[in-house]
Amino acid sequence: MTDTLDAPVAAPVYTVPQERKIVTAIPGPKSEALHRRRLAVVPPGVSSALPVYIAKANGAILVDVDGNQFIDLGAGIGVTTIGHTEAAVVAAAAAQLQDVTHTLFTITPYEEYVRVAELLAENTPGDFVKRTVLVNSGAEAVENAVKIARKHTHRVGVAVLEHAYHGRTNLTMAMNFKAAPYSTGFGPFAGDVYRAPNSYPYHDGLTGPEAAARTIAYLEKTVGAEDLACLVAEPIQGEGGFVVPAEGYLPALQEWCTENGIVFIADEIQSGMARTGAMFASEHFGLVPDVVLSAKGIAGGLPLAGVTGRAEIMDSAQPGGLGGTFGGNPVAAAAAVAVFEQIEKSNLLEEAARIERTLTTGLRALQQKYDVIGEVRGIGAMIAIELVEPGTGETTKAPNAAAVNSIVAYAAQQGVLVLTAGTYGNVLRFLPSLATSDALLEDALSVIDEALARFTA
Ligand code: PLZ
Repeated sequence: MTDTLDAPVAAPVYTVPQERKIVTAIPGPKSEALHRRRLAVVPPGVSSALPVYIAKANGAILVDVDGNQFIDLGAGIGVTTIGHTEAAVVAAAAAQLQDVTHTLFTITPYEEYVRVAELLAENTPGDFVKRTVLVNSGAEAVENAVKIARKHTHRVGVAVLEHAYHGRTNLTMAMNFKAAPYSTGFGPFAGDVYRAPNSYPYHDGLTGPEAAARTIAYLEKTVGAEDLACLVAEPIQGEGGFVVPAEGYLPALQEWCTENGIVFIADEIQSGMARTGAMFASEHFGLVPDVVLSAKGIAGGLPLAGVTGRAEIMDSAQPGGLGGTFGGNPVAAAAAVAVFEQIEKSNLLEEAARIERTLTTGLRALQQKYDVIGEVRGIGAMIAIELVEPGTGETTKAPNAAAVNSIVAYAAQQGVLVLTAGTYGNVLRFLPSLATSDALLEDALSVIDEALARFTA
């Protein structure tokens, strides 16, 4: 096959038929047997939303050990953005496994780490010199960004927003909005973390500048700008329920940060890497953060995360001050290089825009039918519905977690995996891989329709 610029994008070849198929009860007998083994050796602190044990995954489909096939609208919480077991990513990782699997970059380095840093410099917002440190997980990226911001500013305060989620390590637990289940009983927590009101248009009705003025006034009153090292914000909040801030909110915060020497850290761990139809969601808001965090979708399912920022900030850390045994592992880094290539080759930004059109059209039609759907929101393949008590949509907007739980449970029985979100558990979020066809999305929407009909009957 010749690979010219004019050549049409080749249709992906799937090793699993892209369709849902339920052949046993959910969970099936083999999953149940595995679950019994698991309960004997894995603590309940590690729970599973849907205990069907997965034997194979490809494209947008998960196949469990009993042969059931699920349409995966969660992509492992936004990780397999490129599709499960995407051929080019698998090939790049497999080739790398043969060559070198580990040296430790801080002992003897290798090219793949450098290539990922180059790609992040090119693909993150902002036309300035950038540097990247690679680590293993999203939480570790947040931790490193805060370390660097503190070193750079010689200040300690960390500002975060209501409804934020940043991870499960000690510092990031303190940065999360929600205590249960993430931090209940796990203290003492890190200090110097200040949580300010966010922009949540469905609930606060504020314009971006109004919401920004509220956030800034709050921080100036409760901490003072001169004591803040950084402001960490998700451009679109993930676990918080795909909260899209009002127009102008994020740039106003960035301006205030710049004026006051505060490092603006965009946590794009869930919203980044093509998911929203832009490489990073910041682009939708005209936001140019000082530091951008990526993880999840960056390596097609392998563990990798990056902290990419202005050189003058990133260079503040002393030699030897940053690192970690597995950070920027060669296999994960090789996979990430392939992910960047495939996003371009397969026009995945356009696929995200297609998914937004299909999902929002379908969900808005459902909103007309069911008054428990208070709002349809999101960008690209990051779309959510917020469920409210019937009749409260225009008034109290009271959260309706029961509706969400009922939909999720029914959908799972029908072979559709869909995830919850939101501080009150009343948001249903759709974050499919960008390989999910319209046919699969329409099929999944018909299941959500049935689920809503049953719940509201
Ligand atoms: N920042 C914005 O979404 C991870 C949590 C899964 P890690 N979100 C999924 C769970 O229940 O543990 C996340 C995120 C944002 C940071 C993180 C943390 O990333 O790779 O899970 O550490």
